[in-house]
Amino acid sequence: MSSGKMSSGKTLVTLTRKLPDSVETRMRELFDAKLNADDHKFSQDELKAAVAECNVLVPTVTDRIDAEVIAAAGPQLKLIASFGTGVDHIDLKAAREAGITVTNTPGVLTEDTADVAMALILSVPRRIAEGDALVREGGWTGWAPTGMLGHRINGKRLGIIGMGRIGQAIARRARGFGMSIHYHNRRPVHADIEQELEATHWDDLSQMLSRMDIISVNCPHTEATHQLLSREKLELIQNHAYLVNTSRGEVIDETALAELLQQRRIAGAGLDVYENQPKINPLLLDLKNVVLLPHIGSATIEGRLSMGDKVIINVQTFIDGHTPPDRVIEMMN
Ligand code: 8YV
Repeated sequence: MSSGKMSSGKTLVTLTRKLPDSVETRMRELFDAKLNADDHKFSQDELKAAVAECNVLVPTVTDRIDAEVIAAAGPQLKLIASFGTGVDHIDLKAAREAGITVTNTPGVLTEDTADVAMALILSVPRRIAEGDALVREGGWTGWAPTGMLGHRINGKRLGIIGMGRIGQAIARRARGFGMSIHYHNRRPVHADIEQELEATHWDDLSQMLSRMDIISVNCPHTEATHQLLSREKLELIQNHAYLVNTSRGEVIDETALAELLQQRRIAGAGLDVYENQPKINPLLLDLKNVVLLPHIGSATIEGRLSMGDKVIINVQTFIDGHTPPDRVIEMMN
């Protein structure tokens, strides 16, 4: 079932996390919205209880909507309208088999996430966070010709893994900083985009990895991309190169990355996401050549409001009996 008119009366919509006030207020006007006032993370049991009673669940990346949770859903659950773009926290196959539609919020966090990726691309080679820490700790003794030397951005090769909306938005920014654009994607992007970005497509990820100065991970986390950057692949990266990840931690073997960074076999990394977040490999915490962010890629007020709008539009369209605009189609790979 792709869409379905729900019975009369307000639809019970359960939000698993606190959303911005204006989004929640609008949801209360339109739906029988059940809020999570203290913003605690739902346990698996709480998720099961929620899907047993609500018509629509609005989860976020912090919820694990696995087959067990889907199995606990009552027949009244028709829609999972996720607040976010990535859908790797939802078992799409189980949802499809249970006749539950899934939607997400693509497009509205592209520019914000690209900004954070670009910030990391600049921060790591230019040692921005390290410099800030030095000044605050009182360790700065004054300017020196050889002090805090990093590496130039201009003229470097950027290898983007996953050339979707966010990958392309990063490429546009990086061009402004004088970088040349390379990418690995399931298929080449449209020739017009390739031309605009003067981008080089690499069929073979290994070939690209071994030639880039900075690598940015921007593919979604799917079965096909799980640990795509395995130890073997990470070992292909040049010693002077940097790695940035604003996608999902699970795309990289984090233990291998931490070890290679410690051994300086990769020069540095900028990470916004982690394999077992919010837990972070302790090795990474001690490394100066790493910038660690708390998954803030899309964390702007404007972005969160737009994400909320998208969720509301998806839910309302579905209630009205139409296919919601951001219906997620399960990828068969
Ligand atoms: C969101 C994200 O904040 O949308 C995504 O895929 O990674 C984040 O930027 C998060 O998913 C909200 O659920």
